[in-house]
Amino acid sequence: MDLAKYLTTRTALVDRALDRFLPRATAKPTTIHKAMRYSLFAGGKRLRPVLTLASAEACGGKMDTAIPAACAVECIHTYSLIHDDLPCMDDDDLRRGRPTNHKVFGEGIAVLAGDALLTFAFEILAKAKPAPRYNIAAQITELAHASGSHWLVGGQVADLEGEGRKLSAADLDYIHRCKTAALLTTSIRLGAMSANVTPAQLKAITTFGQSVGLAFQVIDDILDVTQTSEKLGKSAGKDIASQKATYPAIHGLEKSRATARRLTRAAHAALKPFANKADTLRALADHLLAREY
Ligand code: GRG
Repeated sequence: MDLAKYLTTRTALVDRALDRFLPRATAKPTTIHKAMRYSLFAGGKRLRPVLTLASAEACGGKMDTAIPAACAVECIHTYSLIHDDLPCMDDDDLRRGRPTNHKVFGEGIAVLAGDALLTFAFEILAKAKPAPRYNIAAQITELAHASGSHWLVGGQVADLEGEGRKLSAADLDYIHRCKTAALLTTSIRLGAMSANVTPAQLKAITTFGQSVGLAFQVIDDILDVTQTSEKLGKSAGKDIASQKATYPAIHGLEKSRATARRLTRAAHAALKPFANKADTLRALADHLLAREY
């Protein structure tokens, strides 16, 4: 399959839908809508929404039915990046190759732009078509749980509390699973739920998501050490500078690369029940493993 073409068409689909869903930049109060759009349309890779769409396709679903969930996960992801970049969190100046939201709009508006994207995600998902096995309440609960104190927010708490402390490999795994793998897994699960998958298929695709999600963060840790800020569009080398616990710091580069390959193999194995319908998901898992930014 032509993955580059797939990524281009699906990203364009997501971009158009996000543009339709989001309030216009001219809607009052304009500052907040400009700030939301600034980060949402800053050139993110759209991996989570593309995974939602590919998962829906693997499960025999339709693009139109999966697109609200795809847009909702991208709004949550973008909110988390805006808040993570704030001075009270990671204090970063560069994101998606541009000055961070608070650098352009100020801290107050950046907090509110994140808040507004977080709440907007649920407004978008509430407009999705219910599936016979998964009504809208079930889909909203799925997204709320992954974004809340058990997972995304919980991972950020563990990360903040881990600053300046020596973390074990198990602590780091916990942070990565919460901060990164959970939202990626939910992106994939929501695509499958929109396609009305059976519980057994949902279990299999969840295993795929957990493996690919952790592999994604291991690669992210590796790229922070091996790539430049220009290539990544965010500040590279920050993890070492802040003596942050990362996969390469704890396990070394080669062992980290081997772990990412092992997790990707596990992701492939989980897709067995979907046969060739999951070829795009397989190609995406390989693409995430080989990515350079
Ligand atoms: C503030 C609640 C809250 C959570 C923040 C997302 C996050 C948790 C922190 C950001 C920093 C970080 C290491 C996140 C892990 C996930 C990750 C690698 C995000 C970057 O995802 P990409 O590469 O980004 O898909 P783009 O910009 O391409 O969408």
